[in-house]
Amino acid sequence: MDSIGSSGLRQGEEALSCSEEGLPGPSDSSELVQECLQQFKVTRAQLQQIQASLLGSMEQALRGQPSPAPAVRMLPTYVGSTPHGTEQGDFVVLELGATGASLRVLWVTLTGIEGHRVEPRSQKFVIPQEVMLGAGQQLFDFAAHCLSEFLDAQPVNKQGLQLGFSFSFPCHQTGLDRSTLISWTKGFRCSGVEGQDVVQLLRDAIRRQGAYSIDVVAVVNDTVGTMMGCEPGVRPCEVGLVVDTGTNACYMEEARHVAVLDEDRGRVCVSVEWGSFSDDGALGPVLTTFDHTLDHESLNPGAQRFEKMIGGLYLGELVRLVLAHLARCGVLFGGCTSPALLSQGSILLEHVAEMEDPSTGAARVHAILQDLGLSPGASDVELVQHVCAAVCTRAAQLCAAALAAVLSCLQHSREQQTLQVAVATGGRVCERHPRFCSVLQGTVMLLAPECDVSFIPSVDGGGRGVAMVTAVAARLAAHRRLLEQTLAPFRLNHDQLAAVQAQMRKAMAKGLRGEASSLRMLPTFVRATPDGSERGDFLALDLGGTNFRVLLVRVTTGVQITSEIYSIPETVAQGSGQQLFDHIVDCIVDFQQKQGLSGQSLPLGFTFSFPCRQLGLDQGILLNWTKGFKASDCEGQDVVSLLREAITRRQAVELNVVAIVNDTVGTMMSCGYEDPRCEIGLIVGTGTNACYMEELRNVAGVPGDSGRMCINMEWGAFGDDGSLAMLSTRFDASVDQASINPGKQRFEKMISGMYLGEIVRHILLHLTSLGVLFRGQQIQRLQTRDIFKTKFLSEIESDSLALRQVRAILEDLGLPLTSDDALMVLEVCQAVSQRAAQLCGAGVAAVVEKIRENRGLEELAVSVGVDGTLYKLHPHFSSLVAATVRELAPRCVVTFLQSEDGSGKGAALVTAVACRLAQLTRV
Ligand code: 0WK
Ligand code: BGC
Ligand code: BGC
Repeated sequence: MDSIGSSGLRQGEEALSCSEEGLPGPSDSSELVQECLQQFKVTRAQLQQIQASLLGSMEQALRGQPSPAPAVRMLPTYVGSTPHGTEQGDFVVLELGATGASLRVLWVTLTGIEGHRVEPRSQKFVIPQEVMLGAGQQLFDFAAHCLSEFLDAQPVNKQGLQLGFSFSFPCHQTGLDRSTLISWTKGFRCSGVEGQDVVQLLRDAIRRQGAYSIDVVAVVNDTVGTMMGCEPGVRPCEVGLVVDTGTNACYMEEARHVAVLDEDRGRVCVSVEWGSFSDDGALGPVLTTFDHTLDHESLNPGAQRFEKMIGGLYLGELVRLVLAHLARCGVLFGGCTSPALLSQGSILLEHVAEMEDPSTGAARVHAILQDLGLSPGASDVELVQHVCAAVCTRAAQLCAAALAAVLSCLQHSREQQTLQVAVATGGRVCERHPRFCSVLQGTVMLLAPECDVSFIPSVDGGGRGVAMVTAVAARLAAHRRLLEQTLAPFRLNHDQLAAVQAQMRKAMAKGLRGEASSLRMLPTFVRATPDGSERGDFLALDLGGTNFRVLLVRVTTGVQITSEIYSIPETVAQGSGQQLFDHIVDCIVDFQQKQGLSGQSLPLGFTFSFPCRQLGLDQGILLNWTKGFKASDCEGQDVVSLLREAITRRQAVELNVVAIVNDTVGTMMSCGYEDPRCEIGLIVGTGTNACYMEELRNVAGVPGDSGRMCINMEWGAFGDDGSLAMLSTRFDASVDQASINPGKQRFEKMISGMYLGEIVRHILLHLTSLGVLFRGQQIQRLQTRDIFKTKFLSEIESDSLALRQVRAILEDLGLPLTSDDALMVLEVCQAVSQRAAQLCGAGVAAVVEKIRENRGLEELAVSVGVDGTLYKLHPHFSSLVAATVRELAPRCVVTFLQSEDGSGKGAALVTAVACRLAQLTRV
């Protein structure tokens, strides 16, 4: 028996008690009866006011307006679409709370074939009162026990069962399988559950039970199960209505209208939780003394006032209170009452439904009242039926006003003049009460005439609907597992990063000793960082990054820079060397003309961001191209000579090429000009690399043991000897194989801007082939190389970007995606960029530790000059690099200085130092 209050005496145990004073006269009694039944009459105006007030509260709650606290909760349910009908599989469904003091377990088979239904198998279990009011753990253990009892009887495999949990109480959902109970309603009041994740409580209980391994993949409100279970007819059901012990509705709202969700497309199912609607202005006038009495004696006084006027748990009690009142007034049962009539909960929903039955009602009234220890007269029977009708009609009308509010809300959010919608209805009041649905439908048509509503009774109380949601959740969970499996190799732990650091240290030592190593550790002939005494005007070239720049650098007490960006077309970067250097000289000449420098032969510093074995400050043999460059006849050549030959080919141009520097060196020098502790240069842009000031004694092949020299590590090639194979993924291999230098620059291809977008693209293709993304449809655009620019990672991962903006970026790319897809693409980008930043951090940690040990210091404070689009523009890259360095080199205090003027300034400063030193040797 569903209890509404703390006491629940059984009926007919003690004798009748009849009122002593005389019975009222016939006119008084009918007046008394009218006055009593009149209370349950609700006018159209009152219904419209309730509809309007509820609509106001709904829209206020959707906007997330905190105060005044909205009367209804409007809880998003993470169900984003009505069933596709493709859902398939076997699912266990546990229903708790929909039908009061009972729970139901179902075995539902979804065939995924339209119209082909397999009848679910189910079993109902009565929940003992003490369990409904006891400790939460007891309730969930009871549920787990019922589950295994049910499964014991089913010829099913005991492993890998997937369960959908229909939990019919107000909950804050944070995922399809995460839901926190806000407050109990109806006859439940278990301790230790409110504020808890009910899915976790069920999982713990199932684990304690230990009989089955069941994966709870989804939790849904019973209204959602009802809506999702509705047979797809002319139009899918987009509203779910339940009137059972309690009442509530859900509907498909435009996601952009639900403020708490960061969504702007698609729809999401919202559970209205209208049971808590209590707007004194609208409800006050229709609340009767009986409603107040019922609420006062209920388990949750003051709460769920609207539900207590509609829900099946309360209808019987309202009838009982009215009958007891009329009996005490002497207009019913001859003024006699019985202990059973006076005991709370003695008249149930079933009784009311039976007593109202147009054909058998009168006989049932007799039987039921006799069971309550009363001996009704004929007029009593009729009056009792009037009371039932009054209570239930009001309930149906109020429910209709609420439903009309939901329909109006739908109409508003769809900006439609007229609305065609199907409403799935469920619950014993709807199913069993003879007139409830007809009054409901009639009143809805009255209150929402512009809505063409079809009512679809739920066939199995929502069990199938819960299984549908579970199927979707299972699919999403499976997708999430596949996503995690795919991204797991990108999640590097401390030991793996420390191993990279150690590997790099080994390779650095070998490279410095001139032994075979993937780190060439190239001497740059830069022996000191600027000391501020440099002076003069210098030309600088900056080739190898995103842009080719020609700069005029004026060094006085400060540095003034004038520069021009020129493009290097792919045809030139991958054409002949002569063509490339002629193009460079063309740009210089153009720059000189624009700056009025024509004919002047300023000392020139050449930032050439490719691996060069330098034989001197102005001699650099290109070892191999990287980063999309492949100009012929350059590798193995001294690029300064190639430049000078191009200058010569272009008569009438005089240029004094003084120095060739790597962009890492230029960046170190440029930042060193401001901060003398800057002894490391780091580039994370199109490519990646680092240089640092090494003790000359450690540099084989360069004479001298004292002092330092800047070493260009060319760490982009780290791992080309296979030492990074343990970290390389299939996606890295795909990117490498498709590159113009397969097998080369493996470290760079895991870190730098030229490749991260491609790694992401390959992962997205893989996830699409697994059916995880884009519903498994291979998207033509995604097959296109370099279509997913690395700058998208920086944009997509920006914290200020809502998921909807992520989706907008991807849609501009021609990727039709759902919000789940957008979320997954975001996670792929995060995993790829995080690995890149951590690997870069491990590299820097190796360098700073090398310097610290070189100098035998306990602690080292050093600065790193950094440049490169990826490092500068990515929202988290720099902080992840710094965090990894702190973790792997805790004895080094490392300051990262973002270079403002690029390495062109550094090249000019190197040139200035060279000129100053040359000056000194000349005097
Ligand atoms: C700007 C420097 C240039 C370097 C570039 C790297 O001035 O020398 O090559 O940064 O970043 P990217 O342009 O490749 O993103
Ligand atoms: C609960 C709702 C539920 C409704 C119908 C109400 O008491 O708060 O979550 O949908 O009953 O079962
Ligand atoms: C080149 C380095 C350069 C780095 C950053 C790499 O591809 O080999 O010389 O420093 O890119 O631009």
